Amino acid sequence: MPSPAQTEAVQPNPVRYARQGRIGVITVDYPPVNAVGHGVRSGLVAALDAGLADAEAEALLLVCAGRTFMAGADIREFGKPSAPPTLPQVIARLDGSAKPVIAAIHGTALGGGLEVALACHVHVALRSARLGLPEVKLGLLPGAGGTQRLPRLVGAAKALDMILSGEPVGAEEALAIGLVDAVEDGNSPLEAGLRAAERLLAEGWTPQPASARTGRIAGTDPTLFTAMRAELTKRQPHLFSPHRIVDAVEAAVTLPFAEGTARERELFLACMDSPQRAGLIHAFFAEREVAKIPGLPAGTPTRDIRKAGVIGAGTMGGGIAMCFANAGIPVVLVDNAPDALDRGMAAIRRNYEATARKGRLTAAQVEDRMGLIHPTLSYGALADADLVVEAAFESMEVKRTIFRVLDGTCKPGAILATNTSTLDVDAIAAATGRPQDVLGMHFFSPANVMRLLEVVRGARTSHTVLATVMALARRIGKVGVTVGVCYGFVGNRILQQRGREAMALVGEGASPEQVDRVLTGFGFPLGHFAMTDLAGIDVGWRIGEERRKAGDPEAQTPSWLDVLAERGRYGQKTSAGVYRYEPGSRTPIPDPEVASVIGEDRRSRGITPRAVSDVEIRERCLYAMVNEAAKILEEGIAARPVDIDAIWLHGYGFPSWRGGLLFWADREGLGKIAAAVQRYHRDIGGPQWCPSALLLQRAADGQPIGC
Ligand code: T1G
Repeated sequence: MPSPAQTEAVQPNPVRYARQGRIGVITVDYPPVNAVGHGVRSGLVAALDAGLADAEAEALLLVCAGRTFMAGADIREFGKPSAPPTLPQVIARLDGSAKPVIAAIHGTALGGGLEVALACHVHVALRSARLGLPEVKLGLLPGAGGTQRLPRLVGAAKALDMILSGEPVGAEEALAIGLVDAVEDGNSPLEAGLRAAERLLAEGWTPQPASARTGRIAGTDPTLFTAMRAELTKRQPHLFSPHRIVDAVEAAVTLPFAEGTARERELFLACMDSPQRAGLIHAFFAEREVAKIPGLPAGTPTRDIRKAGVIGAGTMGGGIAMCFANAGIPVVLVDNAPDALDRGMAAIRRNYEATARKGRLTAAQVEDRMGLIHPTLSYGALADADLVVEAAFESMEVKRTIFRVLDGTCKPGAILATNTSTLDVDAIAAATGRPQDVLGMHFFSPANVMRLLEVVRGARTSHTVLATVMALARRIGKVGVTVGVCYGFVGNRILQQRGREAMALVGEGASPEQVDRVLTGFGFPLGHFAMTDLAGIDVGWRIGEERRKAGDPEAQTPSWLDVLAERGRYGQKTSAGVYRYEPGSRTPIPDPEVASVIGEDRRSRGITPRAVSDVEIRERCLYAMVNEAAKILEEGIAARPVDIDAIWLHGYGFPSWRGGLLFWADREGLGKIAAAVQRYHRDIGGPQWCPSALLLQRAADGQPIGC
């Protein structure tokens, strides 16, 4: 990624000034999102000075070129010295302008971009615009007056809600809450802004900066802040910046503007120094970096995907079909059993209606999306599909049979993808005469919710097919990550190591709830066993049974988890698994029956349970993951560390404020990890503890393994 200095060296001045009639127009033009970097900050000051010096300019209008108003400070500058003028200095100049300044907003005015607008005296938004302060998602808080001006416009409660959620509001809502003064139709911020400026001048309007307004914060109930602190402590115990946000908004209510602004600056710098800011910003860029595939030529042509198909109307198939319908892509859902098809369609409708009940879809949108999904028993309906995803039973024989049929049914150039989570994509591709059009699209359950999509590149998958599916991933709202072919690809292969250690630790004396408590204490939303209950114990049990029946030498002997499955304890779906669940609740409750099953399992293996420390649990679960990730990099199954980080962030809930598995490993200390891996290899043995050569080398060289 070019540094700001590099990009500025080649960029013309990103801010220009020109007068239209009696309105001085300041235009920011810094693609792709008008990020407020040093060049934009300097340009804004110069343009403002030009407007103030222009005797014929009675008012000033600030607009942006391109697709959006300023979308925030330039994140690429964070962690580097900030060259003056700083954004707060620019903001103060706008706020104190002798001439009224109107901001005309389009696209997404976010973060420092919205703060620039709030420092202007009038805020006009196009009807399609969205406005927000998402800094909390980067481990920060609005550091250029947002925590002080927003409460003065919309009140402290709404300001807290917006800043703590980081979610933008639409123009209509912004008007209703007092964030903007007018909403304009059309798609030209310049025309909307000029209309508003002329209207204000004609009305003899005098500017009142947001900084001078007190009506919306007078009389704020101080218990608002104590209540919010208590909620944050309960809901987001790990995060640093939310509590600082409450402090900053409280300062807006209790201190004069200048002192409140100084307090905001202190709190912003404290967040900027937090390791959570580094982690969250790494996670932000990781999600975007993985879309750029090393070795895939820029401009690789892609195929149009106008119609999709899904084989299998089960949980995964139905969720995948919803992904296409949600993106407006017609999709044929094929199953070979009428009742399975009926169940699948009913489940899809239930999902959409549940979303509608939460107000996130209208009834009409539910019907529109249902109308895009066409259930059928006939493969013939796939003849003109541009892409088909197979989501059938996890059996190589079943999948190869399906791909042979698809190969004979689908048009030339149709892309054939398998949703397998473990099987060899190349072996499946070999069942067709078009291996160059075959690859894996590994969705994560529930497929219509989880953002991760592992795009499994076969040995013969063409560049065009890979580029097409990676572009499709973004179109259906997924974070597509390209991976190579191996058992479990990347995500599940690493998960298998954590699972192996979690099971071993319980076998040696830890309880499932102790293991889970260590993992949720690290920041995972769910512990390993709570996640197993969510996914369903029966899933692994059936795969294991299949392998045992087939006489697979790799098949594990039945574990205490298998014993639970044999008793019908599948997890949340049966209100009992590793934990038990009260009706309608997802809260895991330890169950003495499980403890006795584990005790019996230990006795049958001749194990005398021992006390296991939390430190050992943390090391064995997390370091086994790092060691496996290093091996995955060595083998080229993942091209870069950032791919592995993105997979675990978006597929398994790795805490984003830690940046990602390998980003975190570098901060945990590779030397410490490597020493522990070697120690566990000596004391425990097993392939999972065989140290990765890459890990040992990077640790020995004092080099990072992440990026
Ligand atoms: N700084 C630098 N680059 C940015 C950027 C930013 N703020 N936002 C986006 N980009 C890059 C992105 O990396 C990608 O680059 C390209 O623009 C297109 O982005 C003081 C401190 C605006 C909704 O958090 O939410 O202001 O990959 O692929 O899907 O209080 O980008 O092409 O090389 O995401 O259309 C607060 C973050 C900053 C907004 C557009 N602002 N950006 O989404 O495109 S902190 C944010 C977004 C702050 C102040 C504080 C989205 C978007 P490349 P994209 P998109």
